[in-house]
Amino acid sequence: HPRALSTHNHPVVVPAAATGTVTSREESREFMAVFPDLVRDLTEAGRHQDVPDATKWFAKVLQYNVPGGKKNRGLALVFAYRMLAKPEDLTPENIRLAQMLGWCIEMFQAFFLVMDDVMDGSETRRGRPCWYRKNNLGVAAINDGILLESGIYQLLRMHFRDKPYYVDLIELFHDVALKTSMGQSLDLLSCQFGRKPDLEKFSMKRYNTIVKYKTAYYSFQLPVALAMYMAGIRDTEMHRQAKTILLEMGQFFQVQDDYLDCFGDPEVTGKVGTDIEDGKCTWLSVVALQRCTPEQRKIMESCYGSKNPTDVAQVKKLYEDLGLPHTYATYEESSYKIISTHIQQISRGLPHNLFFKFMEKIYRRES
Ligand code: DMA
Ligand code: MG
Ligand code: MG
Ligand code: MG
Repeated sequence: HPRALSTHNHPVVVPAAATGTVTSREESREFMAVFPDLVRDLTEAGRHQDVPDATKWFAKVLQYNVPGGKKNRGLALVFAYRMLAKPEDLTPENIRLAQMLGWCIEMFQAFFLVMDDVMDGSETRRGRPCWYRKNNLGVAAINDGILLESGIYQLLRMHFRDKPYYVDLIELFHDVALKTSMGQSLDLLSCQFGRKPDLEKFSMKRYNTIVKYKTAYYSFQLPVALAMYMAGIRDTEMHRQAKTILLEMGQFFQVQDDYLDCFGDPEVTGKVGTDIEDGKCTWLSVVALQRCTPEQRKIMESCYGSKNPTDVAQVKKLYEDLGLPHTYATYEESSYKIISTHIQQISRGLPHNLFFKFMEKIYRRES
């Protein structure tokens, strides 16, 4: 039976086979069960025994920053691997390897989030203080980001060095790390480091570039491309088709993140928004600038990028006056439909369900 996902007016029909979820509770539990092994691999595997303080600290950094999130990206990899691998390859050993690789993405994410929270001056993450705010770490947290990143390559070597796809994994992590940090550069450059943001630069084109680089590659393309390599899929056209659709989803995902930064419930998102204060080039600010009158633009010019709560409230009120929550709801729905159409157009033997499941996971999300 085709299953209708209820939307505002028009039901969007998802093919019958797209039932179940990307992240069953059982899958999530099994994934979590691998985490202690990873910590052991990185801190007790008989190496670095001459620096016990550093290894103990590394274990703490891992415990606080890696497992506490939704784990969407790591679980997406495991899910994709299950769908893409040949049935005879779906052995317990290979599933475990996919889980380990999923944790490598979660470490990659932890690395970028630790750094991102320092740069964005955020207060909370996943419902707790950001790592740099724990124990008054401050900029010392930067070194912990480097520990997390280095850990990825240690794990890859320990578990994958004999695999024919080892180099593909390493190259992809390196490549996506570069892209993500270039996206972070663009994100930071549009808010001019403490000075008034340059609203002239806030175009939808620039916004789309920022989010493709800072979010879409690592959050969506990376998990699926890694799973494809693990499953022995190297066909460049298949990778290209997957990437096109996954980057679209990533863009959609960051628009949601921007919306939730301002209008989400911190109890649910686990983080208090900072985008207005930081003067970020966000989906809300770009759409607001497209729609505002010259009078309203003055509000943006004087209040956007200010830490003063009254200024922040004025921007938020402007967003509401411009009807942005409604625009967002419309955008979310129409994007969902467009992406669904694009999924149906994938021709190169990739299972459409894989992509439908991801969409199902993020559509109308609140956290
Ligand atoms: C997220 O940007 C991008 C990376 C690479 C972490 P963001 O600052 O909007 O993320 P968040 O809202 O989670 O701080
Ligand atoms: Mg941030
Ligand atoms: Mg940021
Ligand atoms: Mg954000």
